[in-house]
Amino acid sequence: MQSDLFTEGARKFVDLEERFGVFNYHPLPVVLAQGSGVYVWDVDGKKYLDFLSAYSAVNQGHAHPVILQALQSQAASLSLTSRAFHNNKLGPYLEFMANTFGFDRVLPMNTGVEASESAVKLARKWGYEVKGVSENNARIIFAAGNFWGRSIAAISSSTDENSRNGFGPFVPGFDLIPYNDLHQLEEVCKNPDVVAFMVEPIQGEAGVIVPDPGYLKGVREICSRYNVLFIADEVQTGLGRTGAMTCCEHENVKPDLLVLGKALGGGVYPVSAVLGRDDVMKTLKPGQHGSTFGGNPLACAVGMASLKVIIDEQLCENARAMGELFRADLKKIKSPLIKDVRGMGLLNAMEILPYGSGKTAWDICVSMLQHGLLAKQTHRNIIRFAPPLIINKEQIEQATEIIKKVISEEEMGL
Ligand code: IF1
Repeated sequence: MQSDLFTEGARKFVDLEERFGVFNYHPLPVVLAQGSGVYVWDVDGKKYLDFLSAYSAVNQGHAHPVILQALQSQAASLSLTSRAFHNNKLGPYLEFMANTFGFDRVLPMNTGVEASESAVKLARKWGYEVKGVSENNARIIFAAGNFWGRSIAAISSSTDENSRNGFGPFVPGFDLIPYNDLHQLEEVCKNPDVVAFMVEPIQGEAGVIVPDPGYLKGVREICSRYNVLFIADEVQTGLGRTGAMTCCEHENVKPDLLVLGKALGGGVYPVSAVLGRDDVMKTLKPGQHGSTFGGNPLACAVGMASLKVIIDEQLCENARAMGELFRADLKKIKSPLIKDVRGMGLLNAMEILPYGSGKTAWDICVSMLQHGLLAKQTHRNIIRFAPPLIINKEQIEQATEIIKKVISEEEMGL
Protein backbone atom coordinates (compact mmCIF):
# COMPACT_ATOMS: atom_id res chain seq x y z
CA MET A 1 0.00 0.00 0.00
CA GLN A 2 1.16 3.61 -0.33
CA SER A 3 2.85 3.69 3.10
CA ASP A 4 5.01 6.60 1.92
CA LEU A 5 1.84 8.59 1.25
CA PHE A 6 0.40 8.24 4.77
CA THR A 7 1.30 10.37 7.73
CA GLU A 8 2.05 8.57 10.99
CA GLY A 9 -1.35 9.63 12.31
CA ALA A 10 -3.07 8.05 9.34
CA ARG A 11 -0.91 4.97 9.04
CA LYS A 12 -2.15 3.40 12.29
CA PHE A 13 -5.74 3.35 10.96
CA VAL A 14 -4.65 1.83 7.68
CA ASP A 15 -2.58 -0.80 9.47
CA LEU A 16 -5.67 -1.92 11.40
CA GLU A 17 -7.70 -2.13 8.21
CA GLU A 18 -4.96 -4.15 6.56
CA ARG A 19 -4.56 -6.49 9.53
CA PHE A 20 -8.23 -7.16 10.27
CA GLY A 21 -10.10 -6.18 7.09
CA VAL A 22 -10.70 -7.68 3.66
CA PHE A 23 -9.00 -6.28 0.57
CA ASN A 24 -12.11 -5.74 -1.54
CA TYR A 25 -11.20 -2.09 -2.06
CA HIS A 26 -8.14 -0.13 -3.10
CA PRO A 27 -8.81 3.24 -1.44
CA LEU A 28 -6.92 6.40 -2.21
CA PRO A 29 -4.22 7.16 0.39
CA VAL A 30 -6.26 9.32 2.80
CA VAL A 31 -7.93 8.62 6.15
CA LEU A 32 -11.00 10.81 6.60
CA ALA A 33 -12.34 11.83 9.97
CA GLN A 34 -14.93 14.60 9.47
CA GLY A 35 -17.34 16.01 6.91
CA SER A 36 -19.44 19.13 6.52
CA GLY A 37 -21.15 20.38 3.38
CA VAL A 38 -18.86 19.90 0.37
CA TYR A 39 -15.79 19.45 2.57
CA VAL A 40 -14.15 16.54 4.39
CA TRP A 41 -11.11 16.56 6.69
CA ASP A 42 -8.53 13.81 7.22
CA VAL A 43 -7.16 12.63 10.57
CA ASP A 44 -4.43 15.28 10.38
CA GLY A 45 -6.95 18.08 9.90
CA LYS A 46 -6.24 18.59 6.18
CA LYS A 47 -9.32 19.85 4.30
CA TYR A 48 -10.56 18.47 0.98
CA LEU A 49 -13.29 19.25 -1.51
CA ASP A 50 -15.33 16.04 -1.79
CA PHE A 51 -15.90 15.39 -5.52
CA LEU A 52 -17.19 11.86 -5.06
CA SER A 53 -20.03 12.35 -2.52
CA ALA A 54 -19.78 8.65 -1.59
CA TYR A 55 -20.75 7.81 -5.20
CA SER A 56 -23.74 10.20 -5.11
CA ALA A 57 -25.01 9.16 -1.69
CA VAL A 58 -24.22 12.60 -0.19
CA ASN A 59 -26.08 14.86 -2.65
CA GLN A 60 -27.25 17.09 0.20
CA GLY A 61 -23.72 17.60 1.56
CA HIS A 62 -22.09 16.05 4.61
CA ALA A 63 -23.86 16.40 7.99
CA HIS A 64 -26.80 18.39 6.64
CA PRO A 65 -28.47 19.91 9.74
CA VAL A 66 -32.05 19.20 8.63
CA ILE A 67 -31.23 15.55 7.91
CA LEU A 68 -29.22 15.17 11.13
CA GLN A 69 -32.12 16.64 13.09
CA ALA A 70 -34.52 14.10 11.55
CA LEU A 71 -32.07 11.25 12.24
CA GLN A 72 -31.39 12.22 15.84
CA SER A 73 -34.95 12.97 16.89
CA GLN A 74 -36.39 9.84 15.26
CA ALA A 75 -33.62 7.61 16.61
CA ALA A 76 -34.40 8.93 20.08
CA SER A 77 -38.13 8.14 19.79
CA LEU A 78 -38.55 5.02 17.61
CA SER A 79 -36.06 3.62 15.13
CA LEU A 80 -36.65 -0.05 14.35
CA THR A 81 -39.92 -1.96 14.71
CA SER A 82 -39.81 -4.34 11.69
CA ARG A 83 -42.88 -4.52 9.44
CA ALA A 84 -44.53 -6.98 11.84
CA PHE A 85 -46.27 -3.86 13.14
CA HIS A 86 -47.41 -0.59 11.57
CA ASN A 87 -45.63 2.61 12.55
CA ASN A 88 -46.53 6.30 12.36
CA LYS A 89 -43.78 7.28 9.90
CA LEU A 90 -44.21 4.79 7.04
CA GLY A 91 -47.58 5.93 5.63
CA PRO A 92 -46.74 9.65 5.41
CA TYR A 93 -43.33 8.82 3.88
CA LEU A 94 -44.83 6.49 1.25
CA GLU A 95 -47.43 9.14 0.36
CA PHE A 96 -44.75 11.82 0.02
CA MET A 97 -42.57 9.57 -2.16
CA ALA A 98 -45.46 8.39 -4.36
CA ASN A 99 -46.72 11.95 -4.91
CA THR A 100 -43.26 13.45 -5.45
CA PHE A 101 -42.36 10.96 -8.20
CA GLY A 102 -45.88 10.31 -9.54
CA PHE A 103 -46.28 6.58 -8.92
CA ASP A 104 -49.11 4.58 -7.33
CA ARG A 105 -47.03 2.67 -4.78
CA VAL A 106 -43.61 2.49 -3.09
CA LEU A 107 -41.67 -0.56 -1.86
CA PRO A 108 -39.22 0.67 0.83
CA MET A 109 -35.88 -1.12 0.98
CA ASN A 110 -32.38 -0.26 2.28
CA THR A 111 -29.54 -0.47 -0.23
CA GLY A 112 -29.48 0.12 -3.96
CA VAL A 113 -28.87 -3.52 -4.81
CA GLU A 114 -31.79 -4.61 -2.63
CA ALA A 115 -34.10 -2.17 -4.38
CA SER A 116 -32.77 -3.18 -7.80
CA GLU A 117 -33.19 -6.86 -6.98
CA SER A 118 -36.71 -6.13 -5.68
CA ALA A 119 -37.48 -4.54 -9.04
CA VAL A 120 -36.25 -7.71 -10.78
CA LYS A 121 -38.50 -9.84 -8.55
CA LEU A 122 -41.49 -7.55 -9.17
CA ALA A 123 -40.92 -7.73 -12.93
CA ARG A 124 -40.80 -11.52 -12.89
CA LYS A 125 -43.95 -11.74 -10.73
CA TRP A 126 -45.77 -9.29 -13.00
CA GLY A 127 -44.58 -11.26 -16.02
CA TYR A 128 -46.14 -14.48 -14.73
CA GLU A 129 -49.32 -13.06 -13.20
CA VAL A 130 -50.15 -10.16 -15.54
CA LYS A 131 -48.28 -10.54 -18.86
CA GLY A 132 -48.88 -14.31 -18.85
CA VAL A 133 -45.34 -15.62 -19.28
CA SER A 134 -45.11 -19.30 -18.32
CA GLU A 135 -43.53 -20.06 -14.93
CA ASN A 136 -39.72 -19.76 -14.73
CA ASN A 137 -39.46 -18.52 -18.34
CA ALA A 138 -39.32 -14.78 -17.66
CA ARG A 139 -36.35 -13.00 -19.23
CA ILE A 140 -34.95 -9.63 -18.16
CA ILE A 141 -32.75 -7.51 -20.40
CA PHE A 142 -29.77 -5.47 -19.17
CA ALA A 143 -27.31 -3.23 -20.98
CA ALA A 144 -23.65 -4.13 -21.30
CA GLY A 145 -21.66 -1.99 -18.87
CA ASN A 146 -24.44 -1.98 -16.30
CA PHE A 147 -23.79 -1.80 -12.58
CA TRP A 148 -26.53 -2.35 -10.03
CA GLY A 149 -24.67 -3.84 -7.11
CA ARG A 150 -22.65 -6.76 -5.81
CA SER A 151 -25.27 -9.46 -5.13
CA ILE A 152 -25.25 -12.74 -7.04
CA ALA A 153 -28.20 -11.55 -9.13
CA ALA A 154 -26.54 -8.21 -9.85
CA ILE A 155 -23.26 -9.73 -10.98
CA SER A 156 -25.18 -12.33 -13.01
CA SER A 157 -26.08 -9.48 -15.38
CA SER A 158 -22.65 -7.83 -15.23
CA THR A 159 -20.23 -7.59 -18.15
CA ASP A 160 -17.39 -6.59 -15.83
CA GLU A 161 -15.15 -9.61 -15.30
CA ASN A 162 -13.76 -8.26 -12.04
CA SER A 163 -17.28 -8.10 -10.59
CA ARG A 164 -18.34 -11.58 -11.67
CA ASN A 165 -15.36 -13.90 -12.12
CA GLY A 166 -15.12 -16.56 -9.45
CA PHE A 167 -18.65 -16.10 -8.14
CA GLY A 168 -20.62 -18.49 -10.41
CA PRO A 169 -22.98 -20.15 -11.00
CA PHE A 170 -25.11 -17.21 -11.99
CA VAL A 171 -28.81 -16.36 -11.95
CA PRO A 172 -30.52 -17.54 -15.17
CA GLY A 173 -33.02 -15.55 -17.26
CA PHE A 174 -30.87 -12.48 -17.90
CA ASP A 175 -29.92 -11.27 -21.39
CA LEU A 176 -27.55 -8.50 -22.43
CA ILE A 177 -27.68 -5.95 -25.25
CA PRO A 178 -25.38 -3.02 -26.00
CA TYR A 179 -26.13 0.23 -24.13
CA ASN A 180 -27.62 3.07 -26.17
CA ASP A 181 -28.83 0.67 -28.90
CA LEU A 182 -32.56 0.89 -29.58
CA HIS A 183 -32.49 -1.53 -32.50
CA GLN A 184 -31.07 -4.32 -30.33
CA LEU A 185 -33.61 -3.51 -27.62
CA GLU A 186 -36.49 -3.84 -30.05
CA GLU A 187 -35.14 -7.13 -31.38
CA VAL A 188 -34.96 -8.77 -27.95
CA CYS A 189 -38.34 -7.37 -26.84
CA LYS A 190 -40.03 -9.34 -29.63
CA ASN A 191 -39.55 -12.43 -27.46
CA PRO A 192 -42.85 -12.64 -25.52
CA ASP A 193 -40.99 -14.04 -22.49
CA VAL A 194 -39.19 -10.72 -21.98
CA VAL A 195 -40.77 -9.00 -18.97
CA ALA A 196 -38.42 -6.06 -18.35
CA PHE A 197 -35.46 -3.96 -19.45
CA MET A 198 -33.50 -2.52 -16.52
CA VAL A 199 -31.15 0.31 -17.45
CA GLU A 200 -29.30 3.29 -15.96
CA PRO A 201 -30.28 6.55 -17.73
CA ILE A 202 -26.56 7.39 -17.54
CA GLN A 203 -24.14 4.53 -16.82
CA GLY A 204 -22.15 5.63 -13.77
CA GLU A 205 -19.62 2.91 -13.06
CA ALA A 206 -19.10 2.27 -16.76
CA GLY A 207 -17.61 5.76 -16.86
CA VAL A 208 -20.47 8.30 -16.93
CA ILE A 209 -21.70 7.07 -20.30
CA VAL A 210 -24.37 9.51 -21.51
CA PRO A 211 -26.63 7.92 -24.15
CA ASP A 212 -27.71 9.68 -27.34
CA PRO A 213 -30.53 12.23 -26.95
CA GLY A 214 -33.79 10.36 -27.47
CA TYR A 215 -32.48 7.04 -26.15
CA LEU A 216 -34.69 7.04 -23.06
CA LYS A 217 -37.70 8.14 -25.12
CA GLY A 218 -36.97 5.26 -27.48
CA VAL A 219 -36.69 2.82 -24.57
CA ARG A 220 -40.05 4.04 -23.29
CA GLU A 221 -41.72 3.64 -26.68
CA ILE A 222 -40.31 0.16 -27.39
CA CYS A 223 -41.10 -1.16 -23.90
CA SER A 224 -44.67 0.13 -24.18
CA ARG A 225 -45.09 -1.39 -27.63
CA TYR A 226 -43.98 -4.85 -26.53
CA ASN A 227 -45.53 -4.77 -23.02
CA VAL A 228 -42.08 -4.91 -21.37
CA LEU A 229 -41.49 -3.10 -18.08
CA PHE A 230 -39.01 -0.21 -18.36
CA ILE A 231 -37.07 -0.24 -15.08
CA ALA A 232 -34.96 2.88 -14.57
CA ASP A 233 -32.08 2.28 -12.18
CA GLU A 234 -31.67 5.83 -10.83
CA VAL A 235 -29.77 4.82 -7.72
CA GLN A 236 -26.89 7.01 -8.87
CA THR A 237 -28.53 9.39 -11.36
CA GLY A 238 -31.62 10.16 -9.30
CA LEU A 239 -32.42 12.75 -6.64
CA GLY A 240 -31.02 15.80 -8.38
CA ARG A 241 -27.64 14.40 -9.44
CA THR A 242 -28.13 15.08 -13.18
CA GLY A 243 -29.96 18.40 -12.68
CA ALA A 244 -33.49 16.97 -12.34
CA MET A 245 -35.28 14.88 -9.72
CA THR A 246 -34.80 11.88 -12.01
CA CYS A 247 -32.59 11.62 -15.09
CA CYS A 248 -35.57 10.30 -17.06
CA GLU A 249 -37.24 13.68 -16.58
CA HIS A 250 -34.79 15.29 -19.01
CA GLU A 251 -36.62 13.44 -21.79
CA ASN A 252 -40.06 13.64 -20.17
CA VAL A 253 -39.96 9.87 -19.83
CA LYS A 254 -41.64 7.90 -17.05
CA PRO A 255 -40.42 4.35 -16.38
CA ASP A 256 -42.73 1.58 -15.17
CA LEU A 257 -40.49 0.99 -12.16
CA LEU A 258 -38.16 3.61 -10.67
CA VAL A 259 -35.29 2.45 -8.44
CA LEU A 260 -33.84 4.99 -5.99
CA GLY A 261 -31.17 4.71 -3.30
CA LYS A 262 -27.94 6.39 -2.12
CA ALA A 263 -28.91 10.07 -1.52
CA LEU A 264 -32.40 9.02 -0.40
CA GLY A 265 -30.54 8.31 2.85
CA GLY A 266 -29.11 11.85 2.94
CA GLY A 267 -25.60 10.57 3.55
CA VAL A 268 -26.49 9.27 7.02
CA TYR A 269 -28.51 6.04 6.62
CA PRO A 270 -29.19 3.36 3.97
CA VAL A 271 -32.56 4.12 2.35
CA SER A 272 -33.74 2.84 -1.03
CA ALA A 273 -37.05 2.25 -2.76
CA VAL A 274 -38.83 0.90 -5.82
CA LEU A 275 -41.73 3.00 -7.11
CA GLY A 276 -44.29 1.60 -9.54
CA ARG A 277 -47.86 1.38 -10.73
CA ASP A 278 -50.59 -0.70 -9.13
CA ASP A 279 -50.68 -3.68 -11.49
CA VAL A 280 -46.98 -4.36 -10.87
CA MET A 281 -46.68 -3.49 -7.19
CA LYS A 282 -49.85 -5.35 -6.20
CA THR A 283 -48.42 -8.67 -7.40
CA LEU A 284 -46.57 -8.88 -4.06
CA LYS A 285 -48.62 -10.60 -1.36
CA PRO A 286 -47.88 -10.90 2.40
CA GLY A 287 -44.82 -13.01 3.10
CA GLN A 288 -43.48 -12.85 -0.48
CA HIS A 289 -40.88 -10.11 0.01
CA GLY A 290 -39.40 -7.80 2.66
CA SER A 291 -36.40 -7.08 4.88
CA THR A 292 -35.65 -6.43 8.55
CA PHE A 293 -34.91 -2.73 8.04
CA GLY A 294 -37.03 -1.90 4.99
CA GLY A 295 -39.43 0.96 5.76
CA ASN A 296 -38.35 1.36 9.38
CA PRO A 297 -39.36 4.62 11.11
CA LEU A 298 -35.80 5.95 11.12
CA ALA A 299 -35.38 5.28 7.39
CA CYS A 300 -38.72 6.98 6.71
CA ALA A 301 -37.83 10.05 8.75
CA VAL A 302 -34.41 10.33 7.10
CA GLY A 303 -35.82 9.64 3.62
CA MET A 304 -38.48 12.31 4.03
CA ALA A 305 -35.93 14.89 5.26
CA SER A 306 -33.43 13.95 2.52
CA LEU A 307 -36.03 14.43 -0.20
CA LYS A 308 -37.35 17.66 1.29
CA VAL A 309 -33.84 19.15 1.38
CA ILE A 310 -33.43 18.43 -2.34
CA ILE A 311 -36.76 20.14 -3.08
CA ASP A 312 -36.60 23.02 -0.59
CA GLU A 313 -32.98 23.94 -1.38
CA GLN A 314 -33.58 23.59 -5.14
CA LEU A 315 -30.64 21.24 -5.51
CA CYS A 316 -31.77 20.05 -8.97
CA GLU A 317 -31.54 23.57 -10.30
CA ASN A 318 -28.18 24.14 -8.61
CA ALA A 319 -26.80 20.86 -9.95
CA ARG A 320 -27.79 21.86 -13.47
CA ALA A 321 -26.20 25.32 -13.22
CA MET A 322 -23.04 24.25 -11.40
CA GLY A 323 -22.63 21.26 -13.73
CA GLU A 324 -22.70 23.50 -16.79
CA LEU A 325 -20.12 25.78 -15.19
CA PHE A 326 -17.92 22.82 -14.20
CA ARG A 327 -17.94 21.19 -17.66
CA ALA A 328 -17.32 24.53 -19.35
CA ASP A 329 -14.30 25.15 -17.08
CA LEU A 330 -12.92 21.62 -17.64
CA LYS A 331 -13.32 21.96 -21.42
CA LYS A 332 -11.15 25.07 -21.31
CA ILE A 333 -8.23 22.96 -20.07
CA LYS A 334 -6.27 22.21 -23.23
CA SER A 335 -4.08 19.17 -22.62
CA PRO A 336 -2.88 16.13 -24.59
CA LEU A 337 -3.83 14.11 -21.49
CA ILE A 338 -7.54 14.82 -21.79
CA LYS A 339 -9.52 12.65 -24.20
CA ASP A 340 -13.04 13.71 -23.18
CA VAL A 341 -15.09 15.65 -20.65
CA ARG A 342 -18.72 14.54 -20.32
CA GLY A 343 -21.69 14.37 -18.03
CA MET A 344 -25.00 15.88 -17.01
CA GLY A 345 -25.70 18.06 -14.00
CA LEU A 346 -23.11 17.19 -11.34
CA LEU A 347 -22.41 13.67 -12.62
CA ASN A 348 -19.33 14.26 -14.76
CA ALA A 349 -16.20 12.48 -15.88
CA MET A 350 -12.85 13.26 -17.48
CA GLU A 351 -11.37 10.54 -19.71
CA ILE A 352 -7.58 10.48 -19.68
CA LEU A 353 -5.38 9.25 -22.52
CA PRO A 354 -2.64 6.75 -21.57
CA TYR A 355 0.48 8.73 -20.72
CA GLY A 356 3.91 8.78 -19.06
CA SER A 357 5.31 5.30 -18.37
CA GLY A 358 1.98 3.60 -17.57
CA LYS A 359 0.55 6.33 -15.35
CA THR A 360 -3.23 6.26 -15.11
CA ALA A 361 -6.18 8.19 -13.78
CA TRP A 362 -5.25 6.80 -10.35
CA ASP A 363 -2.05 8.87 -10.38
CA ILE A 364 -4.01 12.00 -11.22
CA CYS A 365 -6.44 11.23 -8.37
CA VAL A 366 -3.52 10.86 -5.93
CA SER A 367 -2.10 14.17 -7.10
CA MET A 368 -5.50 15.91 -6.82
CA LEU A 369 -5.78 14.49 -3.31
CA GLN A 370 -2.45 16.05 -2.42
CA HIS A 371 -3.81 19.37 -3.73
CA GLY A 372 -7.02 19.10 -1.66
CA LEU A 373 -9.54 17.55 -4.06
CA LEU A 374 -11.00 14.04 -3.64
CA ALA A 375 -12.18 12.19 -6.75
CA LYS A 376 -11.93 8.53 -7.77
CA GLN A 377 -11.17 6.86 -11.05
CA THR A 378 -13.44 4.23 -12.55
CA HIS A 379 -11.67 1.65 -14.69
CA ARG A 380 -8.17 2.71 -15.60
CA ASN A 381 -8.62 5.98 -17.40
CA ILE A 382 -11.79 7.73 -16.31
CA ILE A 383 -12.09 10.15 -13.39
CA ARG A 384 -15.61 10.69 -12.05
CA PHE A 385 -16.41 14.11 -10.57
CA ALA A 386 -19.57 14.19 -8.45
CA PRO A 387 -19.59 16.80 -5.66
CA PRO A 388 -22.54 17.37 -3.32
CA LEU A 389 -25.32 19.27 -5.12
CA ILE A 390 -25.08 22.17 -2.65
CA ILE A 391 -21.76 23.25 -4.17
CA ASN A 392 -21.42 26.91 -5.15
CA LYS A 393 -19.65 28.77 -7.95
CA GLU A 394 -16.61 29.65 -5.86
CA GLN A 395 -16.09 26.02 -4.81
CA ILE A 396 -16.48 24.82 -8.43
CA GLU A 397 -13.80 27.29 -9.48
CA GLN A 398 -11.59 26.20 -6.57
CA ALA A 399 -11.90 22.61 -7.83
CA THR A 400 -11.21 23.37 -11.49
CA GLU A 401 -8.12 25.36 -10.47
CA ILE A 402 -6.79 22.26 -8.69
CA ILE A 403 -7.63 20.01 -11.65
CA LYS A 404 -5.95 22.43 -14.07
CA LYS A 405 -2.81 22.58 -11.89
CA VAL A 406 -2.60 18.80 -11.55
CA ILE A 407 -3.08 18.21 -15.28
CA SER A 408 -0.30 20.67 -16.13
CA GLU A 409 2.01 19.04 -13.55
CA GLU A 410 1.25 15.60 -15.02
CA GLU A 411 1.94 16.97 -18.49
CA MET A 412 5.42 17.91 -17.34
CA GLY A 413 6.01 14.26 -16.67
CA LEU A 414 5.11 13.27 -20.23
C1 IF1 B 1 -19.27 -0.18 -4.25
C2 IF1 B 1 -19.61 1.49 -8.26
C3 IF1 B 1 -20.93 3.54 -8.38
C4 IF1 B 1 -25.24 1.92 -8.55
C5 IF1 B 1 -26.37 1.79 -9.38
C6 IF1 B 1 -27.32 0.20 -7.92
C7 IF1 B 1 -26.23 0.28 -7.08
C8 IF1 B 1 -25.16 1.16 -7.37
C9 IF1 B 1 -26.49 2.62 -10.66
C10 IF1 B 1 -26.19 -0.58 -5.83
C11 IF1 B 1 -24.02 1.27 -6.44
C12 IF1 B 1 -21.92 1.95 -5.71
C13 IF1 B 1 -21.47 0.62 -5.18
C14 IF1 B 1 -20.20 0.99 -4.48
C15 IF1 B 1 -19.52 2.03 -5.36
C16 IF1 B 1 -20.64 2.62 -6.17
C17 IF1 B 1 -20.43 2.55 -7.62
F1 IF1 B 1 -18.42 2.06 -8.45
F2 IF1 B 1 -19.53 0.42 -7.52
F3 IF1 B 1 -20.18 1.20 -9.42
F4 IF1 B 1 -21.65 4.46 -7.86
F5 IF1 B 1 -20.72 3.63 -9.65
N1 IF1 B 1 -27.38 0.94 -9.06
N2 IF1 B 1 -22.95 1.89 -6.74
O1 IF1 B 1 -24.23 2.79 -8.89
O2 IF1 B 1 -26.36 0.22 -4.68
O3 IF1 B 1 -26.21 -1.67 -3.09
O4 IF1 B 1 -24.27 -0.13 -3.34
O5 IF1 B 1 -26.39 0.71 -2.28
O6 IF1 B 1 -19.62 -1.32 -4.57
O7 IF1 B 1 -18.18 0.11 -3.76
P1 IF1 B 1 -25.76 -0.26 -3.28
